[in-house]
Amino acid sequence: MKGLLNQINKACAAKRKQFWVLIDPDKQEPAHAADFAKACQDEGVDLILTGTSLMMEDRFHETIKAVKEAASLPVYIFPASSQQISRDADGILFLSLISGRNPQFLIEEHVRAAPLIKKSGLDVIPTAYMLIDSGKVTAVNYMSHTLPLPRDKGDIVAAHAMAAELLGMKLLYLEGGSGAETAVPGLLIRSAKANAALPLICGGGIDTPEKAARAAEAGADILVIGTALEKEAGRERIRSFREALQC
Ligand code: 1GP
Repeated sequence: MKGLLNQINKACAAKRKQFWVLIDPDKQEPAHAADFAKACQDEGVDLILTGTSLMMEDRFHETIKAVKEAASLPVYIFPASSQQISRDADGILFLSLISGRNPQFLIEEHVRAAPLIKKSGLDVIPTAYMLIDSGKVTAVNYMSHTLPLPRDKGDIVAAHAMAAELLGMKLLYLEGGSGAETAVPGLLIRSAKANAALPLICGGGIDTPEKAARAAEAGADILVIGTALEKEAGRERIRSFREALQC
């Protein structure tokens, strides 16, 4: 699938909030991921992201294949490293960890991945990725060797968002970290949104429909839910997040 960015921009123009679900291949068997993806499709999820901090299990490709066979939703890779590339997906968020100062995640992994990605035919979306302090060290903080942005410093987030736009990034992603105790604060969502004309993704620690609605009201265009639906993957639970975003 190509053209996701056009779809995102159209949805933003129509003020329709988008609901993405993260499937972590380490956290569930491919067959379970496939059933879950089908339920997501039926309940109005817009897209499946897939990726994992570590790859403890050898089932990244198998999971993407199983999800693609079960559902017609777009599947985009949310990579933690250059190892996470699969031509079975539709596309990839080409993340640069702009909140950090570790060259490995600013450019090195990208150089390693680029030749494979160019051959893969994947839809590639350059995405500025910012980690926000969530009160404890998350897997992505630890694994990336970077400091998260402080929760109360809107101006720092603003300057990063401006830099991302000027560098030609196409999406901004504010990340609290998977399973974060506290979601990204509204102050930072508002600050990012006000300072860059880019679609804004927000995820990490959004574990209730109310928190999803609050993030959307603050200005997030796309909400990513992972852990909350790993813990309780029933259709009603998926629907409750979709309904909270019908604003
Ligand atoms: C993590 O933003 C995603 O990268 C989802 O986070 O697992 O906390 O929902 P959760």
